[in-house]
Amino acid sequence: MTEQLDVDVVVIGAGYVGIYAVHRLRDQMGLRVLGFDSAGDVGGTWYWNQYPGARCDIESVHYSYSFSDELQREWRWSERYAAQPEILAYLNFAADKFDVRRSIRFNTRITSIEWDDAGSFWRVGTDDGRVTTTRFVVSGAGNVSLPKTPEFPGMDDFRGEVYATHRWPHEGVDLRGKRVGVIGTGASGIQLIPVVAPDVEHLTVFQRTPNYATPLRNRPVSDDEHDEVVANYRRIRTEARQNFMGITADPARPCAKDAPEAERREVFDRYHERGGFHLLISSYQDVLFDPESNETLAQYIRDRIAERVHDPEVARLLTPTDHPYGTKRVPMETNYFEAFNRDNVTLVDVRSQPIRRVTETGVQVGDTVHELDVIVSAMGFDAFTGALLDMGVVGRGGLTLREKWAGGPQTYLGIAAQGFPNFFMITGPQSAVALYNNPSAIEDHVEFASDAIKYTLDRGLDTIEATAGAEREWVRTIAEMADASLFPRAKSWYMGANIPGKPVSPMLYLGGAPAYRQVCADVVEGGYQGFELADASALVG
Ligand code: N01
Repeated sequence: MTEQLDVDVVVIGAGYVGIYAVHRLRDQMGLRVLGFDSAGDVGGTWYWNQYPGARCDIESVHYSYSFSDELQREWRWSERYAAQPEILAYLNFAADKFDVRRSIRFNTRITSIEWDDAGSFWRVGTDDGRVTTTRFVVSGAGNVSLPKTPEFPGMDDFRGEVYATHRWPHEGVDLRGKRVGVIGTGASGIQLIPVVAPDVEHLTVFQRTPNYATPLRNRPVSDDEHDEVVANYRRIRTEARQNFMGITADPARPCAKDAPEAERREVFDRYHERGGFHLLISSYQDVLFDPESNETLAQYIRDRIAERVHDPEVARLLTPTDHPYGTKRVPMETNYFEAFNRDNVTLVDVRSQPIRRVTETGVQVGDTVHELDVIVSAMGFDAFTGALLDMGVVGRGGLTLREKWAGGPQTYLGIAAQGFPNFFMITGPQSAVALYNNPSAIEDHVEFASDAIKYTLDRGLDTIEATAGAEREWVRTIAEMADASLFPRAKSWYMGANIPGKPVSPMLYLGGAPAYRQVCADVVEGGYQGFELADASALVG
């Protein structure tokens, strides 16, 4: 039956997911695999997001694959947190090493994915007019890949240049001597702003919500550090897998609000100094769950911001007060706050007065037009569900994924959805992804999906599908976890709240990486509990 189909598995995307999925399914499992990506080459998010300042904010040693000892030994990271060009070079290196390109069709966008009930296979349509039939689909379409559409009137009137961080021209953009406006101060804007500020004639930053940005503390990796990592990779990976976020970090203390003030200050200072996510994950366990504990850390960060910004009014505008720390994705920064001390940088508060329109010459806020030569949009993404829904997925009985998720995503483990057999969403909505180091989460998911495929095929069966009951239970677990946390208190992409009209609904598994891994291991141990396996004609249990 499978032999009559074009391939066994279609893999969507050629980023961290696609490269590993093609290698594992094709080379390790001997399946016929075809990948698709609308980009011209591998890299996924790191192919597109080539804006100045783009880099990872998980340590490079963790922001990498662990599945190949050889790859780990052969690659040397030059910085503690690698910049986009180095991450893209790494993904190209991995793609070459495992020779994945020959199984991927680039410059090809998926336009439809339709389940054939009678034959139990997927028909994958692409913008080159072709249709590929496949038994399984493994999607690495990306959680922050479909951009939010700018909603300002007059965008087409603007006579200057318009760029977006998520589609930065690969040949670069010369911003020297230009009046540049940046809309958005999430992780992307916060990385870009301090890097371009010294080059431009004037930078106008349009900020709606200030963020709890904390120092990244990037630095070069010495030869000794590199040798030490390579010699100890196995231990490092094991320790990381046991951490809430999938990185090596100190264990957090239980409760911030009950700690003596002097101890709390010492702990916050230590992890603020260490940089990256360590302040969030190594300080106190309850900061994402207890409002008072959260406030101790939130106030600490506000005080650090105030120390760095000269103008008190600008400092006030840059200080977050409307949401708890960590409930919007915490951006990591390098010289971000100092950028606002420059004479050529202006901060415009678009919370008190929203952007009214874009004119021929700039951006209008209230009655003031901020004159610009260049507009840079850093306005974020229709996260988690956007890219999946954009592909036109139609499951059993003609049910579209869009219809199924009209009230928010419903998944089992964040990987599968009832009514959509043999369709695996790698780090999909409601999985443990956004608070779990992405490459590790991706490896877990790709392994879960490929093992499930193998389990199905080894039994001579055709379909594996989440049951309605398991899905209901998972959605309830996700909602309970969200309700017990502070996450619903922010208008963030974690909750789908950043897109007008999108249902607000929790998108994250908040139990941490080890708990999530255990849940998945138990599912496998129980013979794919919560899934139904069937042959093409009848359910067999
Ligand atoms: O997007 P965002 P991002 N008027 O949604 C503003 C990953 N990432 O691209 O907060 C005015 O965080 C919006 O304002 P508000 C990472 O997971 C990682 O920066 O909605 N402003 C916000 O300031 C990250 O979380 C890295 O009030 C408007 C900004 O645009 C995710 O990608 C680097 C607006 C959007 O911020 C997304 O980050 C970069 C409007 N109408 C990205 N609409 C690493 O470090 C939106 N905004 C690895």
